[in-house]
Amino acid sequence: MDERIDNPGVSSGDANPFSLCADLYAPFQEKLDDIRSQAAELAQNTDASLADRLNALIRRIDSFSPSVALVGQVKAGKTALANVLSGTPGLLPSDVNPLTSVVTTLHLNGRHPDGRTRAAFTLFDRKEWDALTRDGGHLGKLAMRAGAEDEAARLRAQVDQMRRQAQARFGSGFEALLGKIHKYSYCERDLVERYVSMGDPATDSKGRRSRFADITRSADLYVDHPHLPGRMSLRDTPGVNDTFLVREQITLRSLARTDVCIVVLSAHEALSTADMALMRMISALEDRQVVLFVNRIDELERPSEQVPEIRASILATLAKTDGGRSVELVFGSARWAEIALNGGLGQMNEAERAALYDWASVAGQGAVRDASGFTWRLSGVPELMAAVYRRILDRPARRMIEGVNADLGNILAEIRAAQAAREQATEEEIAELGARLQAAADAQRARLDTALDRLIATLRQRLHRVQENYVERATRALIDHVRRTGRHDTWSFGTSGLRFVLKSTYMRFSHAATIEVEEIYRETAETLSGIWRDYLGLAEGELTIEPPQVPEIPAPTAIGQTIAVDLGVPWWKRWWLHRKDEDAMARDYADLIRAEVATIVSDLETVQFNEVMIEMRAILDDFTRQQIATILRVARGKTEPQITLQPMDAPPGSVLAASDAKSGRSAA
Ligand SMILES: Nc1nc2c(ncn2[C@@H]2O[C@H](COP(=O)(O)OP(=O)(O)OP(=O)(O)O)[C@@H](O)[C@H]2O)c(=O)[nH]1
Ligand SMILES: [Mg+2]
Repeated sequence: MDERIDNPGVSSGDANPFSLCADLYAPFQEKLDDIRSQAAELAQNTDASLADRLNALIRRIDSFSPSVALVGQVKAGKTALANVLSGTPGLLPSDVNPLTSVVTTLHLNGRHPDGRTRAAFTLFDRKEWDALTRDGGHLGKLAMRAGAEDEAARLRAQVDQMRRQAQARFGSGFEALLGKIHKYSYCERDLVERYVSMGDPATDSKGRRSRFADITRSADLYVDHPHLPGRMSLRDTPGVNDTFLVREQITLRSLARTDVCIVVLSAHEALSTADMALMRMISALEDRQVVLFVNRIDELERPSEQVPEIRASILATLAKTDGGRSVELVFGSARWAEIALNGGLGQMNEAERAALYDWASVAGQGAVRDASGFTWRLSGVPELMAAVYRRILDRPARRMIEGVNADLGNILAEIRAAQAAREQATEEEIAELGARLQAAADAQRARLDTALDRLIATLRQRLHRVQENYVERATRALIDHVRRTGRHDTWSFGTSGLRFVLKSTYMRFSHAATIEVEEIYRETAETLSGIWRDYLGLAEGELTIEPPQVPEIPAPTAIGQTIAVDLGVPWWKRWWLHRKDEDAMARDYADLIRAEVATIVSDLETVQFNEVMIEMRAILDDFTRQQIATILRVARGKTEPQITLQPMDAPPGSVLAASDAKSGRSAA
């Protein structure tokens, strides 16, 4: 088959369809491999405690697995795309009926910690199950707060039915199931289907199809993907707009620590302003995390003409609702990608071919037809993966290199110090050194605590100011509206401005917080280095400890959650009729909005930022504990590595070099 290779993709049956991203990834991987082999070589030539640290470093390198999530409209093709990207066509159920109900993570080239498990399904525990099914789910609670009693009752009934069905299905075993993790040593479609898709139970003769889906919270599948460079955690999520918003929060939380988010849209209903839930979700993420994939262009009659129109309309919607952000757009078709992976154009009918060729006429593939590489490239999947990998390289991969370089640097510092160490310290000297180090560590920890307390207080104050401004504006607008048009007219007040300000407030804050914590970590490392140098009689520059990495502050995805103010006109009908006069209306409305916005604000403060603060403290504690132990071990003279190092100013790039200026020892 004649194939042009100017744009790599599938070129023949046995070529790597993911070569484009493999090429992009190669320089990073080489760098990582290089650090890894240096660590492995060092580990062979050193004592047990250093070997432990080096092996931990190697494990860190080996388990690097950037996380990529698929989110989007119901039926946009998220699951179909997950199957294609993971090279496991058909593993995840994606056909007309089954609807994904569970956050599913495909650990591509990843291993479960126990080494054997290939599929693990986590069921809701009692508390989560109750929270999900009480009062008609999240949406039911919103309806109640908005005063839409009919709606609330309807939702309550539906969720009640769902709960009763699940309980009836499992009978007396129901309670015992909650909170369990089911593990399997294999991973097959039938198994996955029983846990992740909410199909119509009547369609399955064995009655097994959706057995656990309603009580499953998450699925973890371990899949080999020989074509993919390295590991990746690919996450398929339930469609936004799910009926009860039951899982909205679960999806949002799972996105907070995602490195890259692929937002999947369907070409024939691309982003209309009606997709508010999706817009809210996107607005919570950072530009650098997002790629928009407009799927199903195979269903367009003339993609060459329609795609530019769709692009313009999406950009217009983004500009209107979200301050004109620059998000990368890729057009394509999971179906074409499937066909390409399964052997090519033969499976297409005339109409399908016509759409493909039409798209090829503008997508620059006009000259070559009838090769699977042709369809694969036109599917947009190689381009999408390249966009994803560029984002991985830009952030998580860069952090990974920085992190392991710092780790390796600290291990080298230990070796260097051991070589410079005085023969043997007395117990008193060691005790005194330990006390000095511990006092320095305690002082830095106290400093961190003070800084974090002040930071969280500032965040709280700023978010509350945003909240109160919004309440005031919304209430004033309501009263103006009532005066102008009379109170029986319906009313709504947009929330995208609110989200925009909440997000920018949070982002500004998290930037400042990161810098401040970085400074404390840096000073901690410097102080400990200083004490150590002092003890060993080394000059500045001869021995340096690298600070630990500040954890990334997760994207404020709580901003994406639906609140009563977002809900449309019918919800508010009742509310109007109940209010006697303008004052009562203004007061009640302000209370309602305040309470709704408070759910977002408190999630940002108490869940999102609190989690990071805990992590920030733990990282500093681990770091000081480990460094103090290292320094004292060296002082006791228990490390005797027979390794030669470069002078201190060399980057920790090449470790095993000719001679060490300081000690003059030679390599083992
Ligand atoms: N023609 C066409 N159909 C597609 C494409 N991608 C997905 N589909 C079909 O669209 C339907 C929905 O696809 P899914 O992958 O289940 O969509 P989803 O976004 O995961 O849906 P939910 O999980 O229910 O939100 C299935 O019948 C797919 O076969 C595509 O690119 N072209
Ligand atoms: Mg799905």
